[in-house]
Amino acid sequence: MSAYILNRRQFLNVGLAAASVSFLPSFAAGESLADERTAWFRAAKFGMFIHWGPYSLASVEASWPIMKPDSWGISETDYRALPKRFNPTKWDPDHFIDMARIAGQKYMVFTTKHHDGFCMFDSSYTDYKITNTPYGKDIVKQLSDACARRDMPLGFYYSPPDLNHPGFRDTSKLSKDNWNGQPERYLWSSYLDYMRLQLTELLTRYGDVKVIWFDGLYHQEKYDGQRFLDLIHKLQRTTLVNDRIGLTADYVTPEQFIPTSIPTKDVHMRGADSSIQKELRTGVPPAADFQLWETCMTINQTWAYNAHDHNYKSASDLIRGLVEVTSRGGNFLLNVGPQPDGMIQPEFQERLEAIGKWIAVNGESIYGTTFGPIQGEKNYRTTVKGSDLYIHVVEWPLTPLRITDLKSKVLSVHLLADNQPLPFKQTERDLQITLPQEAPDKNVSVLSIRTL
Ligand code: H79
Repeated sequence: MSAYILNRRQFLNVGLAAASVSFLPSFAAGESLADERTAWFRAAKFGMFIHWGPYSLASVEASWPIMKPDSWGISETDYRALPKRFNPTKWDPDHFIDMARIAGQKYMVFTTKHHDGFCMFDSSYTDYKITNTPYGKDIVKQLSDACARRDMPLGFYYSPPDLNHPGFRDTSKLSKDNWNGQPERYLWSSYLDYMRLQLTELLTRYGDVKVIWFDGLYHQEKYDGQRFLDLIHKLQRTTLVNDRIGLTADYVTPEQFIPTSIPTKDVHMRGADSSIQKELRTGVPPAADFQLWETCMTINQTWAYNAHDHNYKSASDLIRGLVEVTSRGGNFLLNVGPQPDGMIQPEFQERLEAIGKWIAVNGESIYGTTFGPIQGEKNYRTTVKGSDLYIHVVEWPLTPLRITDLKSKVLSVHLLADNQPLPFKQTERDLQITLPQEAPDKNVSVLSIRTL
């Protein structure tokens, strides 16, 4: 569990980076990254991750109780028996779409199959699936229909590790002994075929799939990822793919932490341990070096529903997280683990509502923006959209806010909180903005700066 303590500290990194202002790209820097396939994703910024399966019945983490059994108090046999009781009678995909809309989340990623191998869709190639539970209906189908009806972009989390498939591992052993898979056995190719068939189901039966979110854990080369990337693109040309099947593909996925500076293409953040290989560069990289990325994070400390985990991040932490991520050009994929009855627990709902309230006022500084031209400042973060620069003030200063090295001519400054223009003075050296004494927003107050 110590990984989480470290990650939480990294998460709260507001203001720790050394002040550094490197060269200023033109405000249109983001535009040169333009790529039709990723445009919606880059604009969306904020998504809802959903980790759901029969594991939610036991208030344990998804899949890990059978991989690392010591700390969860459930045996593999009992874990395996959970589907027999899975019957989420209150499940309503519209409730999730409503909550995502309230929070300001612009896309969803849903666990179609986690490492345990249980399928939340009606796959023709296994019996270990949602249609063989008391609930009996295809939850992925219900969700994808609702998302299509309501224009909510939907992506599928699909775990390459599959502890239930006899081609993946010798299933006569306990999962804890071979959960990394056994690619050395002749049966391995039957597992890759199973993946091919299931990905084909997911990409042909459920409408538009905006993302395939692989979660390949360790030794990802064993999946022969290029084969699946080709398959996905053959079936749906525009589907984005993350970086956890041994290839960077479209974007990298720091898990449970926010990189402290802007990710570039020479730095890898793939893999289950979310390690950053190589130091991140500080400052602002040339647009062509920018690496598209998405931080995924839990609201408490478990991906799955866990009634015992009360270690919730505050709404303010989460808003600041969204600001941190956006200021470095990334997306924030915030997780909910639905209850076994299919509802989102009230503690999560409250936080999603609070984020949504902040976004209702400040959303224009988030959506459609890219990393700002000033990085590493203590008091504020920046994002940019066309000729508009946004200053997210995380520590409200007592003196006028001083911004140095801003090369564009400032036309106006106003607070998004009240749309009132603020007095400012621009010289060759700096821009000084006179702020009200009190921060208008206790979370993060945002200034919009219109430039020539
Ligand atoms: O699906 C979620 C996790 O199950 C999966 N990726 C996200 C999106 C994941 N794969 N690897 N890891 C997370 C990192 C491994 C963390 C661990 Fe642990 C530390 C495994 C065992 C100790 C977290 C804490 C899981 C169990 C306890």
